[in-house]
Amino acid sequence: MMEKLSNFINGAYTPPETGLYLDNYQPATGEVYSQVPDSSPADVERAYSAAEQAFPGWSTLAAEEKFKILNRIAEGIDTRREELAQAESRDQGKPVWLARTEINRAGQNFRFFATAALQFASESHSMEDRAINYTLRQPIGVVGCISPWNLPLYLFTWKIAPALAAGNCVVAKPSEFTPYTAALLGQICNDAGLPAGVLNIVHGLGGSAGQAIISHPGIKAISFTGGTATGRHIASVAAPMFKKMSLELGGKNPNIIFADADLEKAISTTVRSSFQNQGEICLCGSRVFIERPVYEKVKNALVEEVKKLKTGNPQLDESRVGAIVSRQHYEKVLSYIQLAKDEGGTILCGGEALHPPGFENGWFIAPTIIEGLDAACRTNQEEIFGPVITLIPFDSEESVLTMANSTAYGLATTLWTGNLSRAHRLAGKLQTGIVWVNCWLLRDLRTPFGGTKQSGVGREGGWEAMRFFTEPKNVCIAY
Ligand code: TXE
Repeated sequence: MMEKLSNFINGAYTPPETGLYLDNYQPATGEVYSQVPDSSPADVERAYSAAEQAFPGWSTLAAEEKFKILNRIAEGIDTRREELAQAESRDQGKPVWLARTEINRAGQNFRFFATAALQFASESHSMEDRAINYTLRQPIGVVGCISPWNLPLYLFTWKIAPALAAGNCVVAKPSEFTPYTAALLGQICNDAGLPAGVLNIVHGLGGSAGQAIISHPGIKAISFTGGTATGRHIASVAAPMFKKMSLELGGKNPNIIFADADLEKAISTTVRSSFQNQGEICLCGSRVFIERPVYEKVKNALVEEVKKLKTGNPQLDESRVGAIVSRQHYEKVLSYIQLAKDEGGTILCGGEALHPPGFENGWFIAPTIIEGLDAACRTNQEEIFGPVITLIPFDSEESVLTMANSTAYGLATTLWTGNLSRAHRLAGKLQTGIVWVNCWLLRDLRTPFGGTKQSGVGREGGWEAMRFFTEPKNVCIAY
């Protein structure tokens, strides 16, 4: 019998009201291995009622009690790390070694925001001898968290943990492509003593379960990570209802390598920042700009290193690249490789689907490097979100800045240079929410995280997330 996942509502695993399920695929084999609830608005309504009822208790629970419970959830994730990592890899296609690091981060998310529950504070504004203003930061109520399929439990917990730490109750929906670890989280929350109804997890499609969350009049804030088109749709539904929104969307991130950089480090990190998680990370660098004098050298080294990357069985430590999350995404990435060829690009390595022995029907694509394309062409403007990068030479700081800023996106830049002044100068002018200088994906959870332009609105992380998930109220007291 095929395993059927359940929604997690009011502290209990609950089948969808309609009894309908969706097939859940294992990307490495291309086969269905479990089923996930195809929830309807009725399931979201049940989740909402449970959250609404739990809110008075949770929002007034002492900070220290919230801290203890959230910290126990972190410990529960740590304790079940191997089981969660195996589940994540099977469900998403990523190598198990990578899934282990992401499950660690899911635990850290809860631990980090558990302490935020203890430490969060607000301002006061004194008006000399006339009055004092102080700001109350109150929980919003019931909030919606919707997450994507690329870093499933990592991004799910990145939203849920601050929402709970700030005193809200949550209706959350993981991606229908990667529901499995979210389904295990319910049990971990019960074991940690999270009161019933504080966190409710509803599975299903964006257009039905997701739509019911974003359009629910009682759900006052939406935290979403996913594609830009979906983000635009969510804004069109939630903005007229005056919901608070945090949208973390796509990217087309520049990775800029100057001739004066530590090239060895730039090259080895670029291999990671291009192909980690099959390139399915919103922070992956997809346009690699290389200063002309070192273009051939960097290009040759990159091609040599990338050809060595093993793509295949996600169980093996030696597999650096796993399977693409879904058939539809696999076809989308392959169609972009075809587009790059049609636009006149030269494939330096990869450029094709792979069928590793034992996984012939899985959705694997060889890590692909392309050159010879103009910065303005579609391949260099649209998000591919797969194991595909382009190399583009540049001649000056001004020209690379113009090209880097030339897309509709603005999430993250990686900058490689040994020149401190240049690093500061460019960091100020790059139109992205994040600039990494001589590093990539070095994350301090206190820093503001998010993008500009079509990469989204709002910031997550640290106090930014705590502010998002609270409503400020000014109280003015005259003396
Ligand atoms: O994600 P969707 P898709 C990019 C990437 C990818 C593209 C599309 O380029 O190719 O987005 O991916 C839920 N109301 N990123 O279509 O649809 C959905 O169920 C409410 C970048 O697979 O955005 C899922 O839980 N919810 C990205 C979540 O939105 C809705 C990560 C994300 O899915 C909904 C993933 C609706 N009407 C893809 N429609 C990143 N920024 O990291 C869908 N959803």
